[in-house]
Amino acid sequence: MNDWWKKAVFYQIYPKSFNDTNGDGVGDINGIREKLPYLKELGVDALWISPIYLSPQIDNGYDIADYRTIDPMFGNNEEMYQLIEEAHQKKMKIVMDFVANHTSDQCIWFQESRKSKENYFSDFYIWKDAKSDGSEPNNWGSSFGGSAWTWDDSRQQYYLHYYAKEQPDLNWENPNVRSYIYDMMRFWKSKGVDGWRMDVVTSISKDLDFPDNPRPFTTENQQNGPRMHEFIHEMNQEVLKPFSMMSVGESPAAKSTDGYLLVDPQREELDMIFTFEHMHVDRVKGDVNGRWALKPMDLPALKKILASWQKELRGRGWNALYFENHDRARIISRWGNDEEYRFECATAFATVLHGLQGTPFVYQGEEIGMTNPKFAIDEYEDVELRGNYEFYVKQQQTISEKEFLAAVHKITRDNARTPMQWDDSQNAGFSEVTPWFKLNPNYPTINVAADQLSKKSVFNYYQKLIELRHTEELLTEGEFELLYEDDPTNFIYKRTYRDTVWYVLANFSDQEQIVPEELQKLEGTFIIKNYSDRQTMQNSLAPYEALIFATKET
Ligand code: TEU
Ligand code: CA
Repeated sequence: MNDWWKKAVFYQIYPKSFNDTNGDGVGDINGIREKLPYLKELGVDALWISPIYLSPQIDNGYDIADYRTIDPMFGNNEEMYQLIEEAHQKKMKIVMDFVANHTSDQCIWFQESRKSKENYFSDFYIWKDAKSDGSEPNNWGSSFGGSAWTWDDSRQQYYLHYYAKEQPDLNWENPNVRSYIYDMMRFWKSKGVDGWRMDVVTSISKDLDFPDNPRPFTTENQQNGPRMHEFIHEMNQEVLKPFSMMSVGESPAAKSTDGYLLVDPQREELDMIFTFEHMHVDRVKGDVNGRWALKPMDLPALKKILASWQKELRGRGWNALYFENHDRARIISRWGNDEEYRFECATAFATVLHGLQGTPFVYQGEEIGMTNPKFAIDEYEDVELRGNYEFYVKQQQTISEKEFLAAVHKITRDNARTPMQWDDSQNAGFSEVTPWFKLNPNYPTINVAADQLSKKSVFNYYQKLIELRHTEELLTEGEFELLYEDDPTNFIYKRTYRDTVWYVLANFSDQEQIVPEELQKLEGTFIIKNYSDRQTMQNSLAPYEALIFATKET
């Protein structure tokens, strides 16, 4: 097997917000093509492109109406094939988004399915009769607020949707559904696509007993269903393995102790998974307000979770490493300092992530230290935010508007979806017209052009880290050991390969912190550092200071 992705750094593009070339305010495929040289300069090896298929855009393309057609909003199929070819010429791989837990309700399969109980597509989705009192088949919730069931008048049944009601869940029990999906994957393979990021792939198998959840409208019982491994293995045998396509599956419920079941090469399921555990260290668990119940982030918890994944997958799987994506806020705004120490903080997070064993994923704008905007509630676009606002603030009234907005400013998905900030011209160089979603008003100072001219360039720092991933065997192969795990501010670990030891140190506070005494005595060289004037290990760590120091094993 060709494990090219182990030495690779991926870059995620959220096409709507990346680069608009035809002046309609929406990013497009030609906009990605135009920026290939930029991405090449950054040094990334593969691009994961969020969905660009035909879609009514209820969930920004995660609601697909036709898997084989590019949405005219983004361009056309020819342009996509061209993009794949041009990326390949530049030695970059293309990974598409595979959204096959659900489709759009506009997908022809669903349009047919809802017509009757006895047609070819009837069982493509999950339909159930109402309870005798007319209510939903069970109390499951949708991630976007309210019930996971919606009544369909024409069919006189409820259908299941883990997300918006316009995103009906597919019925993977039906072999025809699976073979349609595999065919679609082969179609894109024939166009040159190198792999897949798999949207909530761990939700494809449903618990067919449909047991009620302990609390209504929650989303337990929606992950890791009874046939999940079987379906994923089948997909591996049908498509991934024979066509050597890379796969990284989204796995919200995986724990470090069971994650290997999806990525152990011998099991022939997936290459990597995106896990969520480390992203929940600022969440109050089990709270009535779900993801909106926040607490200050717990650094020791973050370190221990990342460390346990390093340990558990070592030798039997491979980690996907990330802090940001289109569902996550800007990390420096969420867990750090996006003002006084914006450069230091952005590079500190980058250092600890890229120093780990696994494959790093950089999300557009992360490489220039973009930040969360603080919009008013009605300025956001996201269906998740709107649905949850309706549910928690308006209906349940378990959280006040003020508290909800404070959480939104920290974690809502739209934080990462503001248009890419290319320069300080009108509309940030993203578009000639007003973009589909508000720009972060800080674009005149935070943008690619300004960053590249700055002495403190986040981009240049990423460039160096990415180069290290390519050249240093230690980063791919070296053993990992977490040090000082309960230290509340410093994230310090060690990577060892043959006789070389690298110490990765980062201070996640805006105060000076002591470098532990035994590390002060080390002799060696700096591999990378975000305070250029640092010369020895003897100083304390400045606010958000990060560095990698290489020594020989003694
Ligand atoms: O996200 C799946 C997922 O688990 C989300 O519910 C996530 O926990 C939440 O959005 C965090 O706030 C995937 C896609 O990445 C997301 O963009 C889609 O909306 C969702 O699936 C449905 O396709
Ligand atoms: Ca456009």
